[in-house]
Amino acid sequence: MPCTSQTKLIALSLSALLVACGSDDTALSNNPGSGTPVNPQETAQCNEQSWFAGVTEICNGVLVYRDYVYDDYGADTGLLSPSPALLNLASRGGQLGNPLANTPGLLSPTAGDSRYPAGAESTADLVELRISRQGNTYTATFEMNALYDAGQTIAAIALDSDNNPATSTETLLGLTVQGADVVYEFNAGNPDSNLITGTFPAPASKLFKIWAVTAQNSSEVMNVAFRGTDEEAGAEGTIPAQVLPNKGNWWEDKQAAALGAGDISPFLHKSTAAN
Ligand SMILES: [Ca+2]
Ligand SMILES: [Ca+2]
Ligand SMILES: [Ca+2]
Repeated sequence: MPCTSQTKLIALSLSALLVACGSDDTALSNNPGSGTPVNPQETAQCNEQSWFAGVTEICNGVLVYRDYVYDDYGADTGLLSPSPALLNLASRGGQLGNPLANTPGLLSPTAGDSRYPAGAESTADLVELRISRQGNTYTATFEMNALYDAGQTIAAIALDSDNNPATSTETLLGLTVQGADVVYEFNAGNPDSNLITGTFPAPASKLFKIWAVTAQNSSEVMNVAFRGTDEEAGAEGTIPAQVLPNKGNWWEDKQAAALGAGDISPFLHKSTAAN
């Protein structure tokens, strides 16, 4: 049965969309059309107002990673939570109803157990990370949920710059990143735009791995990038899941476990640089 006109139109539109989004272009590069540097905020193909959290894509040569939002609760500390220094189970009563609680609400527990000082809430909640290339320099632009003061958040990147797990000398703000051999930290934030921007030299290897985290200015990591689309929120309103200390409702169970173990090696992006 031949296609109808409407079906053809939809098919053509989808093809055009795939071309426009550069779905076949998987390399970090200068503007593929002109060879000129790309402003990471001008990659119109990737300026969606909604997205599927955890997705990484390449748009016009720019790596665009979109994170989960309000998932910035740091490490799971197990049954014993130092803040407050009580059984974690007792701390899950909800801030409004229980003065000892450190969870957002009775029915909205978090897996991670870290919180911000007053006035810094959500300032290490990564929303989006863009990495663009200008010649042999890369620019990393972290968009934060909130930023009130220029220096209150640390955004950091680790690279396995030779794509070799055996050459590894670096930790990322104290966290294990297997194979990473160079780390860059940025804290020059712009409270007007909520952006933290920094640059780093292109790795020697065309193929390299990237990790990225955002932390309070105490260096405590609250949010980890490149967690993919299969993050978990295991507190599902049933017992015992709703009261287990390592499960929450905020899509950060895996992040909290990794930060609790001090090893975020699995949360990486394998990147290819164009010539
Ligand atoms: Ca916990
Ligand atoms: Ca986030
Ligand atoms: Ca290495």
